[in-house]
Amino acid sequence: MNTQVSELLPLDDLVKLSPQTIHEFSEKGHVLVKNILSKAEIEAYRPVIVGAADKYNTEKRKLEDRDTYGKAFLQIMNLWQVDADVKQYVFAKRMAKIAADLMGVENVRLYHDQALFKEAGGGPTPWHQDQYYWPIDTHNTVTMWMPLIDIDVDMGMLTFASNSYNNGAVFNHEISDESESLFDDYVKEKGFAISRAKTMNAGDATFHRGFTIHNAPGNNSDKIREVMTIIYIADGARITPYKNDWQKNDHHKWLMGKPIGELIDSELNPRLL
Ligand SMILES: O=C(O)CCC(=O)C(=O)O
Repeated sequence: MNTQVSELLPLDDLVKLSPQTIHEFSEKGHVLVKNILSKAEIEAYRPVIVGAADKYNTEKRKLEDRDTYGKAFLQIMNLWQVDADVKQYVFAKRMAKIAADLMGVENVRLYHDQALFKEAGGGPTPWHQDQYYWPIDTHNTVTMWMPLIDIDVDMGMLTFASNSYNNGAVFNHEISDESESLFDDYVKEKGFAISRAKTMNAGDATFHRGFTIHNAPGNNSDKIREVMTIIYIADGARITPYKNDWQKNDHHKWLMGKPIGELIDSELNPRLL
């Protein structure tokens, strides 16, 4: 395990969100928050996260040998468990408090983290809803998506269907070509506005609700789109019976298989504030 943690500055001082930011999130189900990490902080944390993602990445196939989901990104999960420096980033109060303020709650729990690195030439991320995968009894969940380098639309910018979170899980389909096509029709039929930033700087982040419909174009640049994500759940949420096999898998993987109906409070799901 990496033991360099003492050299990294903690990210525990808080930022105050404007009422407009909180309002935008509650209306649209997503919002961009700029400058969460300073340049110096990104310079310190980027090598830590990229190093851990490289070390623990198990995807060795060539892009052309993978399916649509496999082409979309390298996905390396719960790095906080294997790297003490990444843990300091994932457990940071600064990002956790933003998530809590957007959800309007006192405290949040960690669901899991994941590095999502879209390789140069990597394919699009199909339309989907994150919470389709989660056996959780609240809609008050949020994913933070933070680029570790400056990115623009050509590198696979996260893209949202605004106001699309109200109807819970819309389809019984995991992220795939099928979800892309079904959600594409649905988003058009409902007339949701499509929203994506033109550029994001390293250390900016978007936050989206668990049921907000979102996708991302492919990475047409020659650089890896390095993104780190953290999923937060409002404290007090409970585990629900599975609606699909993915939820069964998540129950064991991220909630330590605690009995259905119980509070989400396992060792993998600490309170962060
Ligand atoms: O990074 C991407 O391309 C997709 C990310 C995503 O779907 C998420 O973080 O919920």
